[in-house]
Amino acid sequence: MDFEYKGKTVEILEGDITRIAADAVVNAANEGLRGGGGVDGAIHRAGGPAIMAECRRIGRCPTGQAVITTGGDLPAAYVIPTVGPVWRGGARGEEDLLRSAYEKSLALAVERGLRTIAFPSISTGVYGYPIEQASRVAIGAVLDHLAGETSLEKVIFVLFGAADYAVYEEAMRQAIASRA
Ligand code: AR6
Repeated sequence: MDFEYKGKTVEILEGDITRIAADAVVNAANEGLRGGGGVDGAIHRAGGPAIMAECRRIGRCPTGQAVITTGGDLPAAYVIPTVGPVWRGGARGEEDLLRSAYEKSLALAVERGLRTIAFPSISTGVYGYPIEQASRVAIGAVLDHLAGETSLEKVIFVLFGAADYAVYEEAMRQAIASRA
């Protein structure tokens, strides 16, 4: 479903992020950029070895930061690996780190003048961040970004499964209503 905000579009979509033809797709990576399961595994499988080759050259990405690589064989031109926090109960700076992961990813996209970017639900898989809370952080960071000066015209949240999709759609409705 598409939502309009400040003249830009936020799309909430159920699907596989490796199939999205945005200018950049964000990867939920680990600090060692070593690849892994979940969306990280899917992106490296679909995108081919060029992405991992660049990750090796870059080396590391601290939690809350982001880097940028080729999109390899993906329909997206770039991959933006970012590292969300591991959930440890919520009092260890998780919210600030998750917000930072979104902000740094958006900033890298703007540095390249990109117009469209797609995010998975960072940290809500293996890293255990409760999705209701994570969805509010993710959407808040994106809407705050879109309210400022940006090259981005469209941000897509790609959710894996109907339950996750419903959580993000509801969080998006509430965020738009509370900002109206
Ligand atoms: N497209 C979109 N979303 C997906 C896809 C896909 N193809 N596959 C899974 N998801 P996770 P994290 C969803 O575990 O919690 C990796 O091993 C998934 O359902 O991928 O940030 C890394 O290497 C979930 O909602 O990322 C790190 O070590 C969301 O993506 C660690 O996991 C994120 O789940 C990062 O953990």
